[in-house]
Amino acid sequence: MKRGAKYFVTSAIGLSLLAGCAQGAVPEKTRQPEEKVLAAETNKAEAIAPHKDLNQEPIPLKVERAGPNEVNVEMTSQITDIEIDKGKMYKAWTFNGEAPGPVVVVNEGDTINFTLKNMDPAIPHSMDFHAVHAAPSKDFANVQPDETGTFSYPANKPGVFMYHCGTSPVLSHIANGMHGTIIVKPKDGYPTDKEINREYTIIQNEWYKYNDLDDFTNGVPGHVVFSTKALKEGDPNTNGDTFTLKDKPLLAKVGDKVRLYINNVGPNEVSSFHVVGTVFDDVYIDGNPFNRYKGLQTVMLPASGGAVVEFTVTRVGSYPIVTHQFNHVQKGAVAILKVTETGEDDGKATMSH
Ligand SMILES: [Cu+2]
Repeated sequence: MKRGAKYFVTSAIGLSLLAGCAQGAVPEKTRQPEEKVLAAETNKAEAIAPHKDLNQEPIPLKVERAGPNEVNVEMTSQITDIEIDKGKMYKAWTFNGEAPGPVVVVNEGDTINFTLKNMDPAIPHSMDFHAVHAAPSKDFANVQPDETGTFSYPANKPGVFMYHCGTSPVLSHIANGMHGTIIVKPKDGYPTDKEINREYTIIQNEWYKYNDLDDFTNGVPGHVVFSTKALKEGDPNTNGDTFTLKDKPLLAKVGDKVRLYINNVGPNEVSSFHVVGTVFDDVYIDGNPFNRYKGLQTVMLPASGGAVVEFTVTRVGSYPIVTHQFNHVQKGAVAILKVTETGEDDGKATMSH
């Protein structure tokens, strides 16, 4: 029975291909340019009506220590325009008006009292922190439009974790921009803490056709991008786009040991994380000090996966940070770490892949 069904499918595909040729489907190269423009335009999805004229200003993340092992975190869900490629705006579904959202940093053993203020007038949103132990149906529950929800849960494993909206269809909420990174600092630190001169976060995400669940599900990303999020006041803080971390590189001083907290928030693709011109001295998979590796060239990050990677920059120059899946580099996934004698930008041109 199964074999019969399989044979039928194969035959049907063969027939449709033949039919396409016989009935004169227009080959790509003979089409007029006007037809291509039309075809592209008909694929353009639009923002849902209540979002159309909405562009909510980014709101700073609120983190407030409530006790030695307790932290209050307040975030918003909101609709904010993000420039994902030069001149290309995306009406993103966001946390706090950023995509990815702001980095959240707590300590191992903290209880997080989390408040989500849903400023979206039309759609419920929610928060799924990969860093916590919780009952998803209750603790990651939807917060309705213009309402606020509060939840409490412990973060008792150290590491670099993804967070995302978990409202159905989850793929639409993540692919439209509702993702980010939470770092749970290990209570005894990392064994290499004292060696580190600089640290940054790097997050990888994908962008697809605007709010198009079919493209999110069956398509390939139009852009694969990196962003960095401020760990402290004054650090660079960017959205996931194709250009900012090329135009304004991250900086280091020759001889520095650099730590990157890295996270791949997907939604769909794997990251093969690599820094050109160096080999990682130390890697902590998922950011847990127990998962220590030495001498890796590339770190595989599954969708949602994180790591801490550390490396020493021995020469002045520009070091491209990439995913070694180079079709994704072609779609934007490069950031530049610029290494100078002083650690400040010397204004010299950088190279890119
Ligand atoms: Cu959402």
